[in-house]
Amino acid sequence: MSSFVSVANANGVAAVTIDNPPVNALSFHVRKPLYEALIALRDDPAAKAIVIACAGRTFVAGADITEFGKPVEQPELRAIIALLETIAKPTVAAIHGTALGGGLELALGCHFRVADRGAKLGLPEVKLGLLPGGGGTVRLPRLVGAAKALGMIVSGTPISGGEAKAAGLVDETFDGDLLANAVRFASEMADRGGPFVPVRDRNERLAETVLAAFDAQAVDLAKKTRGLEAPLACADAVRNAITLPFDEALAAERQLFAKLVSGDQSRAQRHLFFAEREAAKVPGKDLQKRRIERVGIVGAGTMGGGIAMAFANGGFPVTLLETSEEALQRGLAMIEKNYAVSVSRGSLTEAAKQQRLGLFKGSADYGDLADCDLIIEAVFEDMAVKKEVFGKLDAVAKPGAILATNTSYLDVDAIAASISRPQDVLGMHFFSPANVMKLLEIVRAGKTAPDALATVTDLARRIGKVAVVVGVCHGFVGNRMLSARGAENEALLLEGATPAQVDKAFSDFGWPMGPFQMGDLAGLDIGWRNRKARGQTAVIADTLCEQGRFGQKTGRGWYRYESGSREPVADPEVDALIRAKAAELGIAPRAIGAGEIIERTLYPLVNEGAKILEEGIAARASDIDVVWVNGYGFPIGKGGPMFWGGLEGAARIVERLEHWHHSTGRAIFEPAPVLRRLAETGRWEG
Ligand code: T1G
Repeated sequence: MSSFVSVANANGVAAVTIDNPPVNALSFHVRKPLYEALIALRDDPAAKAIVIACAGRTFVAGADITEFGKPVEQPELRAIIALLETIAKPTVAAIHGTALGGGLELALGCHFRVADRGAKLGLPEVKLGLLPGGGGTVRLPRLVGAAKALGMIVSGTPISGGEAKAAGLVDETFDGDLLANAVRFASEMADRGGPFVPVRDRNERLAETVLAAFDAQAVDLAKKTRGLEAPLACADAVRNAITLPFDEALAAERQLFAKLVSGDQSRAQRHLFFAEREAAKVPGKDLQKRRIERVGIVGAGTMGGGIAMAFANGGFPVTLLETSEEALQRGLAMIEKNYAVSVSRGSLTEAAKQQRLGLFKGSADYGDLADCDLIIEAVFEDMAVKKEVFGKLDAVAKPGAILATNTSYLDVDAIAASISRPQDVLGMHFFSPANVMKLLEIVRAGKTAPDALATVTDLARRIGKVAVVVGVCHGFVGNRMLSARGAENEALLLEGATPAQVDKAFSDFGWPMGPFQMGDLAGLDIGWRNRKARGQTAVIADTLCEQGRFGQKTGRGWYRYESGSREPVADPEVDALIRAKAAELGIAPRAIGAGEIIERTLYPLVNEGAKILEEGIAARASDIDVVWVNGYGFPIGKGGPMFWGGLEGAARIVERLEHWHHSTGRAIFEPAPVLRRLAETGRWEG
């Protein structure tokens, strides 16, 4: 018997336990002994029933994702499930923790499923650019109905053990000793006698399906997939379960899976799955973490309030500091309003809202921050103001408290150098709205203590953030690259493209929206203020702002917005302004295609990422991908700028950058040496 699969006999019930830390993935070294054990137990008259359980913190969390892209070693999961369905004696899956993907499919091969009430059961393959490839698209609808199955599989969102029981996916839920309860349940099923019908032969729930309603649901779900193949394949596979005999639907699932698993989109999404986990592996990650119990936030504006909510949502008591009682009350009122909106949308209960509001303590006195273990300033983006705040924090904060700045651009080293404890200083760059956006750039300053960095990185997970450690430079990783991506925007307009054409090239690429729509959403006055502070100009955007065209909030920006609508409408006045500015500059308009737009925006994006990598501002190319997918909406099906750059090919990117550098003379197109090296050698490093 293998160390990954063991069998114990409990009063005639065979308990098979899988033990493959950390998540009991169905690796080959699990599948082989599991298959052999099931064959032996199928033929063993002493075993009147079989329970499949897992050791450790969770039931099987899926196939082993690291095996994808390699030759499949038999027995594959489908063979194990097919074997299970030939066993006449009752088979029971005992689910704790998470039963995900192939784990749930293994459980669907059993006659029965029992679970901890708080377990999670789901088929998240779509998040990897896949579909359930172990029969999940054909078996799940047979237990929960086609509509529920479609929603679960296309969203990839798991449900709880309690919900699974109500839906018919789980036969019994337990609190307490799951294995003992599962063995007893199996024994009772055996004593009650068969026949025990495998899921594949249970069609009653399928018969309820109204195909037209199912198709309407699938069409509605398809609207949100924005160029991703897997969600559409998931819907096709579930539809096959309704319209085709079981074995034909199963074969069709296998074909759809084979196509997806070898495609770029799934490779991109699997890359991101591991990239997010790699990003959390910061130097010193195993050091003793500092104890964080109470968090202080300085500034109760949009960012400070959002950050405070992020911590309260994670269960942390928060002290919110403002300069005056009036400003504080304004901030607390905004937080209360945000929670009220969540309650009205049904995404938060009233009780949870009250519980979270109970975690806030407001103050206008810095002394009230003395008991905080982490203090984050989210005040005006001005170095003098930030240094003043840090000076006050230095005077009141307890020894060992971590002092963080939420600055988007400013030099964290300079802030750290302004106080007596630079080892406790780092950046925590949240993205607005901070209680919603997942990305958190953790800025490692030159003197930041490793344990402080490890503490905040670990804390990020606890508040549901995806953390990436970045170095100090203007704009760190995300905003620095955003500047590179947008450097050519006005030149494209002056040379003949319209805002709508540029935005369409972006949305066709898979972005949620293009740069001009995004500017109107965020407010053009923000960029205008930043440019003025840095002595920069933008001929068209500055004129729009001088005309009070700040975007959606003023009803006009790059586009026009009919009263109350957020739908952008092309504005002839803007087109005329662009043409007039071009004429002043002696630029004759020409047709500009989507390919050129992508080359002059996304290739500089990749190039700047290469420079960031070369300067050590990011530790890995995949960290840059994590930043852009979680903070800027880079399409997940393209894996992030650096993964996509690899798909485009470094040689092609260098060649096109050189073309644009030659024709425009602008430095943004100067290929980074590391990108040239990648083009020549295929490797990032020297
Ligand atoms: N395969 C390989 N490694 C995995 C893995 C998996 N399925 N899931 C997690 N890991 C690694 C992960 O990389 C990390 O490694 C460690 O385990 C802890 O993970 C045929 C085709 C289960 C909710 O998509 O959602 O089945 O960084 O940090 O936060 O139809 O892991 O420590 O070296 O995420 O407690 C479907 C993916 C697969 C579930 C636990 N299943 N995993 O979260 O820990 S495809 C999934 C998760 C499939 C079938 C199809 C989470 C978790 P390292 P972690 P966690």
